[in-house]
Amino acid sequence: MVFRKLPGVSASGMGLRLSQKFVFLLFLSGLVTLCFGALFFLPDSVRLKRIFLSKTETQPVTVGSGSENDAREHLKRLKNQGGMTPAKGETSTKLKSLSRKPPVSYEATEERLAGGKAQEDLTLPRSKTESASAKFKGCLLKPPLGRDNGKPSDPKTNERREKVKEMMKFAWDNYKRYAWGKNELRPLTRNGHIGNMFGGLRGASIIDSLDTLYIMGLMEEYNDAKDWVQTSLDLNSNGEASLFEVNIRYVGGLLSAYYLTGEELYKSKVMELGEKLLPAFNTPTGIPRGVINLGSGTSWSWGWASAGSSILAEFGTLHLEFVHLSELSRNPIYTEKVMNIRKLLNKIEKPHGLYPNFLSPVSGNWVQHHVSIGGLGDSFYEYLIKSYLMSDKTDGDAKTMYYGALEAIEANLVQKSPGGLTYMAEWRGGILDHKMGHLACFSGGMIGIGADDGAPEKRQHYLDLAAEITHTCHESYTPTKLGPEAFRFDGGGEATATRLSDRYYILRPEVIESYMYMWRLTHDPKYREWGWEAVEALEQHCRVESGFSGIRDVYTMTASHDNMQQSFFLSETLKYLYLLFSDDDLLPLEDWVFNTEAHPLPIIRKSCLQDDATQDKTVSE
Ligand code: DMJ
Repeated sequence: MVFRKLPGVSASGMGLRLSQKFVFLLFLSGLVTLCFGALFFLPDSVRLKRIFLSKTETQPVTVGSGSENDAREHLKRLKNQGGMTPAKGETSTKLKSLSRKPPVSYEATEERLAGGKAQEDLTLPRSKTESASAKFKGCLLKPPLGRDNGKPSDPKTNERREKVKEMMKFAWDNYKRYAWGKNELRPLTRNGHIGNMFGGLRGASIIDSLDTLYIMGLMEEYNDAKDWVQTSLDLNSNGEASLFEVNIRYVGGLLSAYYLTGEELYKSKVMELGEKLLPAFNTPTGIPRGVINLGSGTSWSWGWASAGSSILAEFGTLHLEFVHLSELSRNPIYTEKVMNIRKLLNKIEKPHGLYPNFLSPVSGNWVQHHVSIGGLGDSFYEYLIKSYLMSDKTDGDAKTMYYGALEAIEANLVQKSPGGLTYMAEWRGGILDHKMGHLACFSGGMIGIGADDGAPEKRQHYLDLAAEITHTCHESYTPTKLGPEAFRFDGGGEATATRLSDRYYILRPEVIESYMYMWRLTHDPKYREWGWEAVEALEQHCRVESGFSGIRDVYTMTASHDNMQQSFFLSETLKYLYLLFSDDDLLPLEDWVFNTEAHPLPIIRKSCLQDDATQDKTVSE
């Protein structure tokens, strides 16, 4: 080292001062190291600690929660049941212990939260954006994308997963090329479709695809989608929107994009949109009407809904998203709105314990006694059990209402066909219509995810019922290996569409959705095989030169296409297929519930959020 001589200072004197300085610097750096080290011993609530040590990097993943204990109890129960004869032959099934295995205790480093080493391959480093939603990440038991983005170790399954990813890219690329910014792609005429469900909002396929692109690691495409949201998603539209559709696709899509990526952009957009939906609740009962003008806030009922009624599956499918809107905004209004719906439904008298599909938003009474687990009723039941699960199993009313409804459904609607197929009939004032819609096929998955929290003596029964319904829905997928919009069990038919008008398939997800849940719950390989059958059928009958299209008749091998690539195909059908061929640690069910459009929302762990709120308070002091 060379020292330059300072004027008026002798060489030896300068050397002495320098060595004194050196000792002083050494002492100082030791002191700083000691102070920083001491931060680790301070309690979590101390402000300095939070400034210097980021929570995501150091907080151990929560263990020992309710779900873990439940899982242990469940495993014990399964062990005790060893050798028990399945109640119902072929479709009887047992929960696979892997489905709810206790979470592993490890440090959730940011790299792990972002899905582990596979993220290195991606254009956008996911860890960068994820730290922003650290609040919820800290509440998760496991990293959202798993250790290796859910990549299965079995090469055949991985090949299948890659195929689904290719389908997503194909669907997306064509939407981008021919319909960018419109709501959906018309793949035959190669143009965009706007429709009248979203009140002038655009880009439904973009919002519905954000999370699918992200979990598949299609980052270039994801970035295009994000840029569009930033520059072109205009929420100041003035048209007539379906409250339900805007909620499940736009609110759900933006919420899950926010929770997965931590991009504040999604949060501010969803808050702005959430506010625009509130006027729909301004009715004498607080039950919202089905249609709302997003600009003026005026709302009204669908013209086709009898006597100005609101639809059960519409006003009953807001709970998950609205609770999250309150969580994010810290404004209880959204939760209050949906709790009011819940209370009314809980209190009102129900024929045979069933929930009819039409209710007057003025009087709060049922308008017609039509009950269905398919269209008009479906996702109301789904949101009861999912509200319970999303509340970290604290929402007791949701639980009681769900199992009560299921009991009534079993007593009044569940039927066995002469050929031994279990199905859910529809109910019209006490008379059964032996018909099941494709939409009702989601119920296999729903009953499956709720099995574990039912009465102990009912749990295996619920799992068997879930498997039987899923089996019936698979039976309806023939001969093209795609299923009709509705199938019947009368006139000698067994899971067959007897009317020409019921034979179409519009790329719906419900049957595949049930395969995915049943796979996660049982690991019975047949569900992956059935999923693969559907992939091959989609390729053969629905893939056209410029995208995927629905077909008009599932019983004809030469397809007649309907020229629509529905946004739920990208959001749900392809996502559920991808999850079916992924390891269970990609969006693990211990941490996430999927809204009815397959947008994942995190389970709200109250204890964890309370910690967070305390910390926020300390910061602002
Ligand atoms: C989706 O938009 C949702 O799953 C909804 O709950 C029912 N219909 C479609 C898909 O079929």
